[in-house]
Amino acid sequence: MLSQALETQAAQEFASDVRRDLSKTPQRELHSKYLYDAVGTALFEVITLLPEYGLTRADDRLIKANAAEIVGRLPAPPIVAELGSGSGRKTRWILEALARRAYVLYYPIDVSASALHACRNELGTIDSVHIVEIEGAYIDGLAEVTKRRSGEPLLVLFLGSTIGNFERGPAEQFLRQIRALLVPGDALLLGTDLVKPLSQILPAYDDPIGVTAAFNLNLLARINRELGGDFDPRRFRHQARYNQLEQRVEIHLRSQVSQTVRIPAVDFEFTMRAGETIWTESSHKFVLDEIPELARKTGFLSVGQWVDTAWPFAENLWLVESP
Ligand code: AVJ
Repeated sequence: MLSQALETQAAQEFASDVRRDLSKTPQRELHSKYLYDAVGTALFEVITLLPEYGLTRADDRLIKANAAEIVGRLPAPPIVAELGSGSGRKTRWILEALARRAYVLYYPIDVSASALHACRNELGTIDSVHIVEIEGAYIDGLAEVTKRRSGEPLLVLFLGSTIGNFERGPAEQFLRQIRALLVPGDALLLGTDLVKPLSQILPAYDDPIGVTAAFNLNLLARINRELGGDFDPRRFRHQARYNQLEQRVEIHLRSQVSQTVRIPAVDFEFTMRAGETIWTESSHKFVLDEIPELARKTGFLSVGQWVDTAWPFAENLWLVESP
């Protein structure tokens, strides 16, 4: 459980990040991790059900179809840690495949207590799987897991192309931080969304019934709820752009009019021009061949890639080699 002090610290961090990022020039920003409060998490779950958003179904299909082969490539039965437990749905296939061989200890790591609850509801009844929730940030949580283990290898799951939220440099840095906590015999299963035609990618991030728009606009409503802001979400429009050079989707909130916004909790007031945007998220896409290269650069060896062709997506199994 999060202590009162930590909750206050999280609230303060949210407040100061919002103030800093909304002040950036020429492009105002808000960090994508703040999209996932209780409302945002629920809206993201709806996004995963949309016919236009094939990413989660591709991830699930790939793991379901290949779980036995994936765990068969591991040197020995591991304990499992998952970064961002999400709903836990696709993790089931991995845990069931492992539990056929041995008793499994599973550590879901998430900053959100509600995500951890959902995860226990989804996975708590699998025979021979013991769940130990870790409430915290990814790297802190993973450090906690590695501190607790005694000799058995560790399989780290980072699914759903969450890695796509990082800029390329920070993504490498993050993967190196994971690698630094691992030892030879450990493994990482990384889900990556692949480059695909614009006709497939744009509707996934700008769906016709506006769920993604609501997911994005909720961040303004969250600032109103938690920091007493006076954003009028009706005077903003959701926008999804594809940046060819950076190989990523960029999600923005576009001010429809010239307007002044006040956020009293951080003693902050600013004016947006009509047409000016706040950049709220990036979703990087990968080409298949750059992923083994990314493994090498960050201290891993790519030992397998499984690809969905209906919705181009890849599961990548990386090992930490013995020296
Ligand atoms: C959860 C980061 C994988 O980038 O596709 C979906 C988030 N944002 N629709 C993605 C998201 C808008 C999603 N990830």
